[in-house]
Formats: sequence, structure tokens, C-alpha cells
Amino acid sequence: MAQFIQLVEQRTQCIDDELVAGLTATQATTSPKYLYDALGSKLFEAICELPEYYPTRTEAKIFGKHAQEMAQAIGLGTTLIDLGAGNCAKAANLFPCLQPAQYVPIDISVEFLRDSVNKLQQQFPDIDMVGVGMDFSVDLRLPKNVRSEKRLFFYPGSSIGNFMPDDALVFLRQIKSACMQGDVADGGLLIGVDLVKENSILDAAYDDVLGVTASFNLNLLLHLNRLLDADFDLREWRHRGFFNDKLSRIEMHLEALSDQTVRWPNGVRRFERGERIHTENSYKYTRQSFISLLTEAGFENVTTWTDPQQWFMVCHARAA
Ligand code: AVI
Repeated sequence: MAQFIQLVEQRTQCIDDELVAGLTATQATTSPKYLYDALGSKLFEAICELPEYYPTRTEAKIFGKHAQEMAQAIGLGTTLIDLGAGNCAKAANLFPCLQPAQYVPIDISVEFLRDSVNKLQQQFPDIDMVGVGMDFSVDLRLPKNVRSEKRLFFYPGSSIGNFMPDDALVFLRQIKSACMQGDVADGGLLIGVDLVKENSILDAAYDDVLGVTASFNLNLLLHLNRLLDADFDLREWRHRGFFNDKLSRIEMHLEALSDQTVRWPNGVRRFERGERIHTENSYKYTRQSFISLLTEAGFENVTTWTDPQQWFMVCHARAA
């Protein structure tokens, strides 16, 4: 069995306060993390299979084609820290090329991760594995069992796009700090980034014809009903997903189809027809804008790989 460390706390009151503050703001907002309850995670897996949702398979092709070159840029024997590891499959595909000295999958979904890492340990008994259950977006301090040498943070899937740019910078700076051994930089980052492209391709990827993304977004209301004991009526809401080219981001919203009042114990929010809850942003970068962000965060020696259409990019950068 792999080692496993659980740092996730149940902070129910904080969750309620954060949700209520977002829902009662003039522009109602919820954090995208609430899209991922058990059903939401399954719906996201289904999104990754959709013909319109190109990021997952485009990134997989880039890894498939360039894994050897990536290993050359990165070097062997790293401490491979997998942020949002899930079923650990993306990192496991890189093991033969990267030959990590230690594998550290991190995820907030503790039980799922525990299972995944135990299975993987059986497949790769020679790699030291330490699973960590924690919310790395809040705090990236790692347990002592995680080697400090040659850390390679692995953040595929373009999840960096779900951070506001200022928060992305803070997060990348935390990664860079976690690559330092005292004053000496010893590590880097391997990250997947979705690139700016034609609006129609982006719009379709976040508003697919089967309505899977719509279900993923609407399911957030079911999750809120459970978390807050609220009474959102899903039939009274519709999904909106579109590219905002001024801000270079996909925006997902839920739009009220009628005037309505939503209630929960100790709280209430009136929504007018057409009013929206902003549920997610997914920023799209250019190669240059992302390299600038990495540089600002304290990385250097950036190597990038893309697909022939230049829809998606994988970057390796060293902590400076
Ligand atoms: C997880 N994240 C990178 C996805 C994205 O593309 O921003 C989440 C998603 N939202 C709607 N479709 C997919």
C-alpha cells in the first residue's frame, strides 16, 4: 500500500459563509469548485468525451507525441507532484519516460485518490508513492515525507484557466517557492494550458449540442440545495456558456428563466428573470501571455509543445 496523508478538513461553516456571500452579492457568483460533487465529477468526465470539448484529447496527443522530449527537458528521478491527480492516469502514462523517484498525487477527493494511488502502487512497486488529500488551491505546504529534491509540479488539463489571472500568478508563485531548497532553485513545472482560438470553437466546447455542459452547470444548483438546504428549482434556470473575447475567457452562468425567490435557512435571494449566477471562468492564453505569466511568477527556461492547430499547449519551466 502507498503512504497516504490526509490534510483535508471539514470546514462546513466556512463553506456556508462563502456560498451565501457569493449568492447574495449584487452579481451572484459561486466558486467553480462547487461544480464537482460526485455527479458533477462524472459529468465532467463525460464532457471530456464530447466531440466539441477538444482540450482533453488534444493535450493527450501532445503528451503522447512529445513525452520523450519532455523527459529530456525535465530530467529523470524527479519528485513528481501531481496537482488534482484524480485517477492518476495522466501522470502514470509519463512514468516510463520520466522514471520519477517519488510520486505524490494530491487531490481534494480523498477516498477516490486513496484507491487510485493504492492501485497504481501495485502496478509500479518500485516507485515510492505518497498520496496527499488536500485542497492545494488554498494551501500548497507539503507534508515532510515529500522529497524536496528535484520537484516537478504536474498540472495538466488547463485547470490553471479556472483561476483569475491574479490568483493564477499567486498560485504559480507558491509552486515556484515549493521548488526552492533554501536559496537554491531545484525543480519546475509541467503544465497544460488552453490557447485562444476562433470564438465558434470555444463557444461550442462550453455549450455542446448534447447539453452535457448544461447539465454539469445546472447540477451546481442540486449541489447548493444539498450544501445549504436551499430550494433552487432547476427547471427555472438555463445554462449559458460563451467566450468573452475582451477578457479572453469562457464564462459559464446560470440564468433565471422567471422571477423567483430562493430560500435557505436564515437566508433568501430574489432573482429576476434574466439575472445570472456566474459559476465559472476558463481563461484562454496565448503562448506569449502564458510565458510572461510564468516569468512573472519566477520561472525561466520555458519549453512549449503544441498540437498542429495550436489549440493547446504543454509547458515545462524551471524555477529560477
Ligand atoms: C476543469 N477545467 C479545466 C474545465 C475547463 O475547461 O475550464 C472545466 C469545464 N467547465 C466546463 N467544461 C469544462
